[in-house]
Parts: sequence; C-alpha cells; structure tokens
Amino acid sequence: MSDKAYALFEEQQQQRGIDLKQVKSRLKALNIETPSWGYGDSGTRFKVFQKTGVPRDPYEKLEDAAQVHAVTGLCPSVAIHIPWDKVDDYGKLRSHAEILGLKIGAINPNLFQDEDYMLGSVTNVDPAIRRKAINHLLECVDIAKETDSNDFSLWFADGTNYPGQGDIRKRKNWMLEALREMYKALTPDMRMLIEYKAFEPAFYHTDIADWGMAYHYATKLGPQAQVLVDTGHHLPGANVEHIVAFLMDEQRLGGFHFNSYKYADDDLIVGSANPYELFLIFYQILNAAQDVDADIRHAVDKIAYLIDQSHNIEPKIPAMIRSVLNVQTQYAKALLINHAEVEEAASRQDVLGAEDAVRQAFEFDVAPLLKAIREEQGLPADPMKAYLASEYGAQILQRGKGGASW
Ligand code: PSV
Ligand code: MN
Ligand code: MN
Repeated sequence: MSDKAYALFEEQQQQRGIDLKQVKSRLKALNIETPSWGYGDSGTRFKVFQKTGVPRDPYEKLEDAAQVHAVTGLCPSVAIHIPWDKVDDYGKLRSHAEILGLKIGAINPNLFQDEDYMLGSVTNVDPAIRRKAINHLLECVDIAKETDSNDFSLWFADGTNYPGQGDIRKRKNWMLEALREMYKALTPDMRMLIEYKAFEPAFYHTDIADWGMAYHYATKLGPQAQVLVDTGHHLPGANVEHIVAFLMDEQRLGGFHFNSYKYADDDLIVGSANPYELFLIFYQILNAAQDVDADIRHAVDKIAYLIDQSHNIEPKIPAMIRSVLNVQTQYAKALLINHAEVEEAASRQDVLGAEDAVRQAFEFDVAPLLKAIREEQGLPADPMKAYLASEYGAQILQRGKGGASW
C-alpha cells in the first residue's frame, strides 16, 4: 500500500470534517488486554485438542502474549485466571511480565472447576462451600496486590438445572453477601467487574443471568463495582450496543470481554461473525466520549477492553493477533463517524440520513490509516505477516504437546 493511498484517505476524511489528528491519537491510546487462557489448550465439552508448542506454564503464556504486543503495540497487559495460573510467587510472575514489557491485568477468580462447586459456589446451600468460595475471592484480592492488578473479572457459573433445585431468592442474597465481603477487601484503586451470562453451564437459571442483575449488584455494592459485558453472553438477538449505551450513561460499564458468537458462548475470534456489531458498540462508546457530562466522559476512558476467547482449532498466537486487529479495525472505522452529521439528521427526523451517516464510516477502508499509525509507532505495517515471518512460531514447537489447559 502506497503513501498515495493514505493521501487519498486523508483528503476524503478531511472533506468529511474528520479530525485525523484526534483519530490517530485515540487509535494509539487503544489498549486491549489478552487472556492467559487464550494461549493455552482449550476446547469444548466434547474435546480439548492438544496443540504442539502451547505454553506449559503461566510464564510461557506471558512470553506468547509479549509476541502479540510486540507486533501490534496494542496489548500491554494480560489477564490471569486463578488457579489456572497459580504460581508460588506472584511477585516473580509480575517481574517476568515486566521484563517482557507487560503488566498483569485483570484477575479472574475461578469458582467453577472444583468438585465442591457442582451445585454452586457463592450461592451454594452449604455454608462451608460458600465460605470456601468467598475465601477464594479474598485470596484473589491478595494476589492482585502482589501482581499490581486493579481489576477483577467476576464470572460465576452458579445456577440451577431444574425448577426447585435451589431457592432463587436465597441464592440472590448469598451472591450479594459474597460480593459485599469481597468489596470490603478492595483497595481504593481496585474494581470489581461483574460479568453475566444467560445460561451455561446451568440451563434452568443462572444467578447473574443478564446485565440488569449485574447492574443491580454493582449499584448495591458501590462505585468500585461495575458491569462487564462479555459479547458472547447474551441470548440471540440481544442489542448489545443498547446495553452498552445504557450502562455508560449510568457510569457502570466497567469493561468488555470481546469474542464472537453466532449461537451462544461460542468464544470465537472477535469480529469474525458480526463486525458491524463491534463497530456499533464503539459508536456508542465514542458517542458517550463526547457527552457534555464530564463524569460520563471520564468513565469512558476507564473502560477495560479485554479479549476472552478460547482458540481450540486455530493456532493460538496468530488467532490472538487476528482478534486484536479486528478490534482495532472496527474502532478505527467507528472513529470516522461524523457525530454532528448523525445528530443533525436525527434532529431533522431523517431516519435514512442518520443511518447513512453511521454506516458510511463502516464502509471506509481503514487499512491506509492503520498502516500510517503503525509506521509512526515503529510497528510492522502488517503485524500478522511480521509474526508469521518471525522464528517464534517455530521455536515454541520445542515445547511439544501437553501444554497448560483448562
Ligand atoms: C465464562 O464463559 C467466561 O466468559 C468468563 O469470563 C470466564 O472467566 C472465562 O469465560 C474463562 O472461562
Ligand atoms: Mn468472559
Ligand atoms: Mn464466556
């Protein structure tokens, strides 16, 4: 792609009244956290396929994550999952991340893989199991102090498979009790990002099934609790961008787990099935970023963007690079929306004009823009190509099969 392509793009956007300086600086500020579990072996309930070259421990997961950051410049932090990423010395893990130019990001407590949790963790009818689950949440707060992490992504598999199996109202209150105890243990910079999911593994009811329930707990707890929107956790047809706009307006949108789905929690590469949805999510975020209310604008700056995927048939590092680039591409497109034009058409009640003003931005080819910012940042013009041309993919094959898995 030539500089001519960028010159043409620049001219086009200037004519549309787009401030490219601002677009570029926003693009350069974009950070997308990658998940440690996206580098390990993962699968479905049918099979976890073992790949050659998968990291054998949390240290190697960070090494792979560093490769993604090196070629994209977008991923300076890595979320960890406890106990999948349990180590003896979290200070050492943190130093390892720092040497690699990374930071340990969100801590994800795991309250779904222990035999004791079959009928629930924090909502289990047995007080001893509830205690054990709360202790794990508190242990994660201690780990976060050692890794210098501020965010917790809290997803609970708790729910029931049959009517009558559990007392839904009692479980609702046990959930709040557990969250309250964890909230009290937070330091002032920490945030609880409460995730919801419509169903799976529980199929009759899930204790935090949708954004309204997550929002309820967040407001009961206080300002350090917010909602985490995992794009794969909705029932088909849900308008995710509406949820995003609503939560931002309430200053309770803490972050995202990005992935793509067609049917349910498919955990596929973000932007692969529905890139327009991702673009429209960013449209809502950028709309809030211009709000007259400074508190809403500041809340937008604090949104955590995380990938939450399990690559089970595709090679892990390139799959992660693909995801991150898909997010960057849709964000770049959304930055080309002329909000004044949308608003003007909407205020004239020009339905088609308003829709056109939004969609137009999606239809631009942003490749020249992305290439230009990568050049300015000293990054490879084509991150995927650069990774594939590196020796790293071949080197890690020495690790053999049987790497870390969930
Ligand atoms: C659950 O489906 C989820 O999306 C939660 O975020 C977990 O922490 C993650 O997957 C990994 O199991
Ligand atoms: Mn998730
Ligand atoms: Mn999920």
